[in-house]
Amino acid sequence: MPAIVLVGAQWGDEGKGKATDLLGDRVQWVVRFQGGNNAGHTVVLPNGQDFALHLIPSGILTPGVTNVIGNGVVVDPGVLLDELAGLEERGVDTSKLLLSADAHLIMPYHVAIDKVTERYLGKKKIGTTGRGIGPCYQDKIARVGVRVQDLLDESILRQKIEAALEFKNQVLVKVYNRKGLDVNEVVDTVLAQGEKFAHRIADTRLELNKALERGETVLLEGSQGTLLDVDHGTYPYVTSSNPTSGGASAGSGIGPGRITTVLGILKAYTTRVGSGPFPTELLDESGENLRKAGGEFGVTTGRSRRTGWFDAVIGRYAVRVNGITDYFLTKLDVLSGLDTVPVCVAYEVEGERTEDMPMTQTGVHHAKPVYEELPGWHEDISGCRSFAELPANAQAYVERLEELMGARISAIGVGPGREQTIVRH
Ligand code: 2SA
Ligand code: GDP
Ligand code: MG
Repeated sequence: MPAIVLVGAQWGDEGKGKATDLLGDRVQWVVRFQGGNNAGHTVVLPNGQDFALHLIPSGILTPGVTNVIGNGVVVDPGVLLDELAGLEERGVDTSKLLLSADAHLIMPYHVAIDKVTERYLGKKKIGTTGRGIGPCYQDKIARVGVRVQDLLDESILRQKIEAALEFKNQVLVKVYNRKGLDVNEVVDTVLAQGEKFAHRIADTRLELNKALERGETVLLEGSQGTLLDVDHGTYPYVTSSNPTSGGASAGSGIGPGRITTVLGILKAYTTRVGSGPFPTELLDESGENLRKAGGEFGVTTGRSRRTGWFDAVIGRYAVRVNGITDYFLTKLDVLSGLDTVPVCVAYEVEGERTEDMPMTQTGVHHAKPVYEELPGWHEDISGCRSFAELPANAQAYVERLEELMGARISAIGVGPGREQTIVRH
């Protein structure tokens, strides 16, 4: 029975939270498979209440859905408790949230090292969210990480934190001239936090596979986006996990053969938050207008997002890398009011035209967008509920993007609300 993967096609913030929420009543399980509380997923419920989720899957807002923080996620225990408390205060039932015993824990030293490293990088900084994501994944790969299951055995937890701090404190104190952390303080804090969510710790890969065997549907909710993928993104300006569809299997324990649909979430223009190349970036007034019209500010850090025109090279790339079967095009309403809408159809790199993502990072840095000007529309489309209701030029814009990317656009967002969606297929 099916598993559906939902991935961001660009640099994140495409509207994945809304898409997950929309699919909520068709699935029994929603799983986060990578990243941590660097994510900011916004969901606006039909009653107008809006929620910003960082670590907990967006399916938590759909009654009846079981939510899973998978093995591929990095979990800050304090953030988990705060997010749970915030949801509960607002009347959300959080009883159906499971946490993989194999997920790695973000420790206070990860957060400290993330922040201090960025400061020392100066102009060369990645522009991380400062949540300790990269340092935690570093420890996972170096096989010195602390996992959720370690909370169940105090002596193992203490041994691991002691060993980690022996080295991390040297880095913090000797390299970065910061205060070191006290082993007992860290262990006591983490143990006390762990006690509060111990009942949620589970063998989630077993639970998910059993659910699939029973015929239930599982939605794997990606965070960040394709170009922030540590393998397929604009390295080194990426996050430290695999937000692409391949990461969904590894980060949940569901075999790739179970995945029947890969849904790409794609904004009608492009945004990026943090450093790194961005070929269609607009540094003029039109960029500022897009930022204002689209409300483009980080959901986790509040940072201004960089903005630019739609880039079909990226759209095509994301189809290939993820095996996208269908696209959900979001924020089409934000483009209303323009006489013409430029769309990047190819790049020029060192005087040569290419329709594909350049092989090297230098190529991406040097890529100049080749634009096609499409006629715009002035009507407010936020009330449209069918494709036929859209102005002819908006319809033509969507159809041209499909042609350029070689993938169908099955749903279109015309506003942040759940109902502000046009379903075509
Ligand atoms: P990190 O913290 O190590 O993952 O940062 C590495 C890069 O990944 C980017 N990144 C993101 N980009 C877009 N949205 C994200 N979530 C928040 C949001 C971001 C925010 O929904 O708005 O509030 O600033 C996200 N998370 C990580 C990050 O900007 C770095 O470029
Ligand atoms: P995510 O990280 O991919 O879940 O996206 P974010 O929540 O960071 O950013 C997307 C923003 O766009 C949120 O404020 C959403 O409420 C909003 N949004 C989603 N879809 C649409 C849409 O079709 N139109 C408009 N105007 N806003 C949308
Ligand atoms: Mg976001």
